[in-house]
Amino acid sequence: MQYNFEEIEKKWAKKWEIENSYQVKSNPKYPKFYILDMFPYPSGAGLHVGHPLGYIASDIISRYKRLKGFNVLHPMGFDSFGLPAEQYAIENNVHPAVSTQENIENFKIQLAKLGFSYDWDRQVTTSDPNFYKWTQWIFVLLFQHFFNRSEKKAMPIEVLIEYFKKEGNINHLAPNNENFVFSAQQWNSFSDKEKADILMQYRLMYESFGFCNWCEELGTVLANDEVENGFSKRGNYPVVKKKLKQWNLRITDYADRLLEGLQTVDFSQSMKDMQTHWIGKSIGANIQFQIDNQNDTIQYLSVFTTRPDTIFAVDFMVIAPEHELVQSITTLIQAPAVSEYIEQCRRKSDIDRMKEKKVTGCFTGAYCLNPFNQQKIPIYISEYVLLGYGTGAIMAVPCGDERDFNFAKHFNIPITNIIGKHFNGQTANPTKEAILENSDFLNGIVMSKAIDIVIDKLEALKIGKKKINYKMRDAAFSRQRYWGEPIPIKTKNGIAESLPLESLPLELPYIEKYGLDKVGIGVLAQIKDWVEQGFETLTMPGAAGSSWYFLRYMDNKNQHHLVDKTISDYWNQVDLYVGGTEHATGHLMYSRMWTKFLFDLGYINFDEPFKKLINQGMILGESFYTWVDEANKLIYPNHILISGQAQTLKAKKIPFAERFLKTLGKLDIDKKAIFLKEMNLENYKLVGIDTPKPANFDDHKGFDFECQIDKMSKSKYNVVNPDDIVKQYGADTFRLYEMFLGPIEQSKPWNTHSIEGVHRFIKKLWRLFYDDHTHQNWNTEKATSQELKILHKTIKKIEEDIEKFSFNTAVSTFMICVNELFDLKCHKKEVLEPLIVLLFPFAPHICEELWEKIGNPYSIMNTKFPRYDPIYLIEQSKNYPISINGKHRLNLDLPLDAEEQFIKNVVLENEVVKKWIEGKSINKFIFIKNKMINLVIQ
Ligand code: ANZ
Repeated sequence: MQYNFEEIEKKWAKKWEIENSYQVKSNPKYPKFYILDMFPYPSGAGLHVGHPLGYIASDIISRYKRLKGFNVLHPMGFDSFGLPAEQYAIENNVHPAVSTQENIENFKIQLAKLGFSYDWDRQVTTSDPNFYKWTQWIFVLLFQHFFNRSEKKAMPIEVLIEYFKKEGNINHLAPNNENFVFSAQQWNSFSDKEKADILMQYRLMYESFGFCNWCEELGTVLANDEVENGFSKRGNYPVVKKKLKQWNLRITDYADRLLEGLQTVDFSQSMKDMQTHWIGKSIGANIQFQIDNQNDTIQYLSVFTTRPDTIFAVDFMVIAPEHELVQSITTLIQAPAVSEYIEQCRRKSDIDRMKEKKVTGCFTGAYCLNPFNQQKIPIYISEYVLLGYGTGAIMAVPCGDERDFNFAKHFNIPITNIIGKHFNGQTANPTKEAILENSDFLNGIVMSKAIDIVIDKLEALKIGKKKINYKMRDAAFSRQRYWGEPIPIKTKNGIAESLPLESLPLELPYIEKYGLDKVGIGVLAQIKDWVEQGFETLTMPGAAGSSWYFLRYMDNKNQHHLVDKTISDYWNQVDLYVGGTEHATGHLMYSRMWTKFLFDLGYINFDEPFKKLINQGMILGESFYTWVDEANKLIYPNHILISGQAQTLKAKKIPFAERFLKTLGKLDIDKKAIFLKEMNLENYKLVGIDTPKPANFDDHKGFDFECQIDKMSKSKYNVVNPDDIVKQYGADTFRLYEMFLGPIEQSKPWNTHSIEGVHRFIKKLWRLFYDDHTHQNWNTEKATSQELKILHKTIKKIEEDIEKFSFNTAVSTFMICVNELFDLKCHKKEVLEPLIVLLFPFAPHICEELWEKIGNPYSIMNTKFPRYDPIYLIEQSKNYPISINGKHRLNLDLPLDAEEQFIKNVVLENEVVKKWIEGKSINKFIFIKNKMINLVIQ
């Protein structure tokens, strides 16, 4: 009977579906295990072999935990609102509602072929009104709450209003506007609109008008985590700053708790570092420097510094070119140079400005005074100081800060040394350990200690204050796009009001055809009726639904609650979350914050969503590149370029389909022309594949293509479709092979050739049970101790490997085990049956089939994971080294549990030993159990 994977896999997929084998209910009688994959957005391109890597790993854990007696929640759903889904719909000229549905169905068909144990009854789809009703519900709650800084938690905005009525805002300054103070009396006299505007400065979801990352090509603003180097991460389109109305998530209020929470979760150190860095907490002080000017009004320049201890080494000040003081302090003489410099900077993004290595800047002509010794300090403007961080102004300390040092050198500003021999005059030294010199009342004090001394003094003199800054910004939480959750807000007389919770969901109106919004007010603004009702015309970003979806799986049909409390108490945190690292600063931050918020309000009893996180690596594909110019035309239209030459021409690389390249020569002329036209390369000829190399190319090495290992992606024409692999080898081979490729957390190239080896292993396993010709191979004979040893060694190793997510070594262990059993010709049910239970999480179909074939009347899922018994691994004998007078002479296999006298008898009876001791007397017989034997003779 041959291994027919096609038949077996079809049979079990169907059976599991009919029998609802993966359905799970919360049941306090059993311990729970909640394991979750980051849900995909249903892309039109379908799955490639990179996608299932994490899904297979989590499926193995799910099945293993179930065999271990856990009640396992292992759901799957779709992140179906948002940019990618909508971009796909637009590109394919379909309505996103239609393409999303089609893509979801296609995904599910593909996933079903891989034998995942998802409870599909719990599917969530973020674009489904039954789901987004609750996304809107949380949005409303965020709008209705503020973060009480003294209690460090979210509270209803009414609590804040009560404070304002009684004491004004002196104990509750607005997070981004700390200079704005009002009394109770003032509050009570404010108009409704004024009150609403003030409260907006506190709400956890708030409206603002300010500079946003605007991406015209995508027709929307983007959050900071969606932008990289001035381009959108998705699509790589230019992003510019534009002043727009915007909804924002006040995630900065949770910055400290997001940092603290990292101590309680099991994430990789690099993930924790990424998040810590993104939050970017710095402790320092804001210091006011009086501007030295002739007129009567006293002006101050406020700086943020993490090093107030260096105050006596401030040799100049630098303010951002856009700083509000620039105009008023610049002297007449310096004015033309200053405006020219400002113009230069305007064209650069913040990131480009920070990356700039060249020193640039301009003196304003103005000075300010050191608050402690009244020394005059020149004020410059320079691009290396950003308006959006701290106060947009710095006190420059060239002996301690590298950028300040380079600036001082460039502008010939004398450098004050306050750290003695620690400063060598050649480079800045940021030490905190030096003893201060030239520093007035700080002389003789170690820098690290001086920080607080200076802060205390500044506070006493009322010219400075301790200050904590964060690099993280509030997240832009609205988009100008159509395909997102409508924002449940109505504006009446200029005042935004949330919709009543009972009225949700506010359904997305159906628009058959719509254009991208180029102005920044949102696609929904194109619907007259919507606008007339005062509804918000912006929609939520893709990150909204994914910020809380893990809670909905627990109780996805609940009409009255987001999730029933007893149910969320049972399933609790996600025990294991599996997904890519690219979500470090977006999704993972938002979902951690939303969880903390819902915890503050008492809806759930845990404030970190994910107990443990595993980031699977990527499966990489081989992509081929050639070189084109700015207009996407090949530079030498008739030939493929050598990279070296192209680089010097500042060409860019474009990806090519390997498949096409390999088969292009075989394609008929029309198809070839279509392909090349699609690639905008009508004049293109494939050198070396279908044409002989031109003579003038001979002096160039390797001119065909550049081959590069890349992320698998449709845009790089390097995807391998799992459907093809499953068709050829079956899902079980595919699953084992993906795990066999290497450690789960590493990225690794896909290599279809070596899948054969894994397939051979599966067939060999089958042959332990069934012969190709004579049917049954397995028998019910009693296993020998050697066979049981192989089995138990395998049980131990597989259990250890699964527990530490080392799936590749587990697959090797299975291979070794099957080989060893083969060598022993062991076909015994007593050994084979536990073996297939071990393998079941990895290769479920074949194991379920064999389990049935050897006579089990119920599913393998309902059995228990085999128990490792150490007794089988205990060695029965020891190969003792035997020495005579300290010299090693021979080795002997002796029983481990034997008495010394028995050992002595056997050793002295041995022919070799006898020869050595012939005619001599034995002075001593030294026996160290399980180690060695030595005879001392004379
Ligand atoms: C004096 C000083 C002396 C500084 C010294 C550093 C070293 P982090 O840790 O990143 O918060 N800074 C402040 N605001 C800035 C802005 N808007 N643009 C560019 N740089 C800015 O860094 C805080 C330090 O970065 C501050 O401390 C300030 O320089 C600079 F030996 O002040 B320091």
